[in-house]
Amino acid sequence: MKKLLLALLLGFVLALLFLWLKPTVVDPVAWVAPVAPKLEGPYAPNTILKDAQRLLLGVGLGPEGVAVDASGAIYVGYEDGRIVRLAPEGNRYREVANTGGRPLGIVAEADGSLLVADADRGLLSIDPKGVIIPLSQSAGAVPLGFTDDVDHRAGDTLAFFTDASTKFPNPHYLLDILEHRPHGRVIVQDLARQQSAVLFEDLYFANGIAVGPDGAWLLVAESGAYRITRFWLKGPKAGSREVFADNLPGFPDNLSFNGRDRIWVALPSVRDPALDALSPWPGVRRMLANLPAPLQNLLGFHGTPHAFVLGFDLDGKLIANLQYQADDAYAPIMSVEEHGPWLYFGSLSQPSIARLPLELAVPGSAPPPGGWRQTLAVPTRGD
Ligand SMILES: [Ca+2]
Ligand SMILES: [Ca+2]
Repeated sequence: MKKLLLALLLGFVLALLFLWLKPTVVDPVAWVAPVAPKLEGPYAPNTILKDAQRLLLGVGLGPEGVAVDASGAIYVGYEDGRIVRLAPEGNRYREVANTGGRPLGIVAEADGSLLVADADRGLLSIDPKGVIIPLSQSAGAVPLGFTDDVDHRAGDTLAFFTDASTKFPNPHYLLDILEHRPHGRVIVQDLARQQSAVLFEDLYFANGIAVGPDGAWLLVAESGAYRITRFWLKGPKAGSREVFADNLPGFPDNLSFNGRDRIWVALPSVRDPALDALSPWPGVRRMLANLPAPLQNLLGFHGTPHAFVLGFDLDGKLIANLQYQADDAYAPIMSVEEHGPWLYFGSLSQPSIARLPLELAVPGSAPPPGGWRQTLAVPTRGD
């Protein structure tokens, strides 16, 4: 018995030594994570997202980004590179293109084309016939590392997109989070001249992006810093940045602006107390970075699935707290888009998208058309 214990102890010490000495490109820095807000008060648990209705079920895996065009057709990108269009009635779908990469953020343009932030292939345009036109693969002489989300106001020549990390490509977001150095950038794309330029850098995993009213500012979710940062593009504050929402109760992913008065933020995962506690201990985080991927993933999403979405007004005041934690929750939610009487949701791992009547999230909103519950989750293939 004593020998067994000694052997176990020796094995443990050797494993630690191995994790400590093994070379790695991950170079964590010490910081102090703010004390996470408790899930109470403004963030109190609720079951509003229990009513999320599945759509586009069984067509593909991981529809992270969701875009809705003026007609109500929905576009998603899957982990196998396909982009799929769901007809406005929700009963038919067709494949638009396959990027050969990992499409994440999508914008449905007024002319029927799509703008796609593809983690592996950079910024792409897809014309109405499905032809893929690469728009950007580098900015400021640095290759795009992890193109994550894109936004574009109809009529503008400029589109804006995020390069989440110039150091850690998809799917190694966790390594970027463990390192906690600001490798994220906001890139501006001149669609007329086909030029890319770095607009802002030094961001902690630059994830979702949303352009605000009149293009006066844009918001970026810095997942690694649990915050949303506002970047001014026009007016007296142009070129400056400020905190829009800080010390969030989870990792913010995609952001969207509803075109009038609201910002929606998806939180795929709540804060991890262990990760926060390790913020001043870069050496330990470096050892974690050396763990095999399956063990590392224990640090990521775990526990009972937790659907979590927040809504803010344009001053950063919390106006909606939507949650549902249960085995049948549509979670993790990576993106939220408001369109008409709906909120649409996307996820990195679900086999469907989901939607919720807006009136359940924002009381007093217009209700959806009657009979919506009868829409089939599984659509048929065809135009
Ligand atoms: Ca994202
Ligand atoms: Ca967005």
